[in-house]
Amino acid sequence: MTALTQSQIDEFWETGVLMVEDAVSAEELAALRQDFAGWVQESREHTKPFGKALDGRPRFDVEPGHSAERPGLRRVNAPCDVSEAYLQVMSDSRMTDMVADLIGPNVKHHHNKINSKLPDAATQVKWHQDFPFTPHSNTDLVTALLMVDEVTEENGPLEVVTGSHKGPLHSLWHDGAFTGAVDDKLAAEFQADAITCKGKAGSVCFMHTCVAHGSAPNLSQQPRTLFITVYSAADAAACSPNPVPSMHEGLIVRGEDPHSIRSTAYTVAIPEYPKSASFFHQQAQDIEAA
Ligand SMILES: O=C(O)CCC(=O)C(=O)O
Repeated sequence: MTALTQSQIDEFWETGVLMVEDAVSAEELAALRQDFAGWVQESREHTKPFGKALDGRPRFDVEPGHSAERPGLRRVNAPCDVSEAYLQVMSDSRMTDMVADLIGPNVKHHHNKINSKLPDAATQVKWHQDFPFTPHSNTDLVTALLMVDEVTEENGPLEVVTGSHKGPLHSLWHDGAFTGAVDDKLAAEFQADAITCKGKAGSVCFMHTCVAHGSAPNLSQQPRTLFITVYSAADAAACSPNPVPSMHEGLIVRGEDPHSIRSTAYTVAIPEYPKSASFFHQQAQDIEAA
């Protein structure tokens, strides 16, 4: 059974991006929203990143200026490790079926996280491609960005450059530092060509791992919560440590384990393993403050 039409699959490979509505059921969406609301509530009791993920770094990251009155929870690392609702959607939902249509039949989970922009939060994502963060033996990787809230032009939508997955891999290292972002000149070029990915809650944006993307701060009073999962073809082997480790890393979510590795030729700089709760610190170069 296929979840996507051939023209949707073709659009993904041609542009590197595909938006689909109703990628999860109403019940699944409600459960995701409920668990996230609970984490925002919990964050009010903390003044800095808190909780513990698999590798000992904080599971929950907060924006500078976060407070009980104005919570700035911006990242949950590996929510699937602590929430049945997130595990279900990642491993066995309509969204999972769609991923199998794009890079399957054999699909492996790599990592999952929530990026949130609460009202008035300054959280932004600088321009980058995902692959130089998570190089694998081949580039059949998809980032699924599921909209837990409605995403509008004002609340900091994902911005992408369609077709950029067919171009070069761009370094995230500058002057000897891993910044997790492309240089300013290239960022300006991407910005000029960008389109925004908006949709109602429950929509998903599938993005090829080599697509250039970023996003601006939330200028509205509506939250923007994205549940982000990176999947690979099951025969893609990770070439660097997982920056968001999860107890479900390597889980085969569709098809079977082929017990083989497929390689394609490319060169990319090895990413730096994050020292703090999330890549927001790498991009801001404020590791010491984390
Ligand atoms: O949260 C966003 O707007 C983009 C997420 C992203 O670029 C990433 O996590 O790689």
